[in-house]
Amino acid sequence: MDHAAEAHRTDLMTITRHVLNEQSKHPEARGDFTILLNQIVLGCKFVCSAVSKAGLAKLLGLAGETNVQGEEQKKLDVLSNEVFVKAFIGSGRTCILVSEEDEEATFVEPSKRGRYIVVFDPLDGSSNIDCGVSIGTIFGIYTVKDVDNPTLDDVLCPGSNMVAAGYCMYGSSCTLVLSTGNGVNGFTLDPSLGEFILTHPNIKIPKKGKIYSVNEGNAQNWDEQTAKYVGKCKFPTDGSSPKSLRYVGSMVADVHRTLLYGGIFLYPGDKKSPNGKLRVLYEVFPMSYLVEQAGGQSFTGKKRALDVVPEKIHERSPIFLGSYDDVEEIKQLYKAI
Ligand code: FBP
Repeated sequence: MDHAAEAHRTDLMTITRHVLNEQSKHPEARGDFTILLNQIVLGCKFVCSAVSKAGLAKLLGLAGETNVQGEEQKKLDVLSNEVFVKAFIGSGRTCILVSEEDEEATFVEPSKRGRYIVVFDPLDGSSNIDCGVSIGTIFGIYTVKDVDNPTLDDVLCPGSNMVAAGYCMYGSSCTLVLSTGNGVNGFTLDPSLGEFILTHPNIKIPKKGKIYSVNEGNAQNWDEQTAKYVGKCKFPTDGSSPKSLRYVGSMVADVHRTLLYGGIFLYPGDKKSPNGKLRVLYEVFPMSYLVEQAGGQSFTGKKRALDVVPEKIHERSPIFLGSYDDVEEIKQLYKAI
């Protein structure tokens, strides 16, 4: 690293400056999205700090509550949810919030309401929190039809209606990946500045990858297509090399690697969980939006993931996402049935 050049690095493309540049392409824009995004960034910085000092600050372990998914909430789950809910309402730019940690959607009171809807998983990868493995925050953003009369119909709609999506990964570095419908960009938190700086401009997922990512512990319950596809990854019959298995068990970390290196991440449905595990609104949709914006595909086993119309806010769906050619292979297997 050329520290001298680094120290004189003065043209800082922060995430706010990047979004302001994007905004300038939309003369009708009033800056509401930038204000909302700044609150998302604030929440991510807070959670990043809390996660990095969790062991010291006694923030590891259980909060003693159970969430709507029937999962025991971690202290950091509860803390992250609180920070984001307050940040979103505090922005004055939101009207409906859907969080993995809250059973019901939050309807913001009229005096503090704005036109954006945020669906989010405040801390994804809970099973990895206490062992310090990468975890993250996932979010998707919609606009409401009538800000004076927001309804659940405004959020129980196709993922393709989203106007933006992203995640923030709390790992060896803190990386925020964002799309506002015009490609995907990655920003790394510079702790010395407290700013997210553009480090991964215009992310394009490789057309085909060498990695598959799935919890093989569920293999006995897989359907024929998933079993056949994973079998082909391990024992290819076309003379190509076997794919490598990589599985962190945090969707943010597994999808981040897939976006950068290519390959496929799958959480299929199976005999035990026909709809898989991952939630449509705040896991499947935002990640599918990013993967498509980066040139990949996202499929449920039946259709394009972003075409799903959820009936409930915590609905689950099988998901196969990643490099275009890899997902195309599994689509052909499901088409053949
Ligand atoms: P939460 O931790 O937010 O509930 O997310 C679910 C999740 O942890 C994903 O991040 C991950 O991809 C998946 O579950 C791992 O599930 P499993 O342990 O069954 O492989």
